[in-house]
Amino acid sequence: MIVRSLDEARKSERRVVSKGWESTRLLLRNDQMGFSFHITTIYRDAELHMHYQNHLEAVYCISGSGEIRNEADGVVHPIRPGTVYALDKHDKHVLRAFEEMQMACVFNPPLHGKEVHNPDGAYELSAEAVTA
Ligand code: 9YT
Repeated sequence: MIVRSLDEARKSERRVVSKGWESTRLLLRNDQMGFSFHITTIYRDAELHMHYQNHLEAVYCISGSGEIRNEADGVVHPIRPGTVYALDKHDKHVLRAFEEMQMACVFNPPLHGKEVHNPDGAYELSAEAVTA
């Protein structure tokens, strides 16, 4: 069994900070669960262009508000607490935060730990692993 606390993980290298967001990655590839699980903060006024070509991602909004635009059809969906979106087609999208948002995110295949977006808004399949 694996038991971890968000407070402790935030003090470790599990916390990754990038432009417009930070994410604490509670479960990673090394945990051999078949997915990774993260608590992500999207900062107020962030506009993130993402395209996870190598991963499937599901995101649940815990708090805050924003919107997601599906680049395939231009449809904009509001994001509020209780909303989940799943990028089941590796959907290219833009995420905007009107206020700070707390999100719970799952990635398949699982992240190694240190991933940040490449210029295409994707994570590479190989990255430095977090071991602690
Ligand atoms: C919602 C989203 O994809 N934000 C970017 C960070 C990502 N959730 C991560 O690496 O944890």
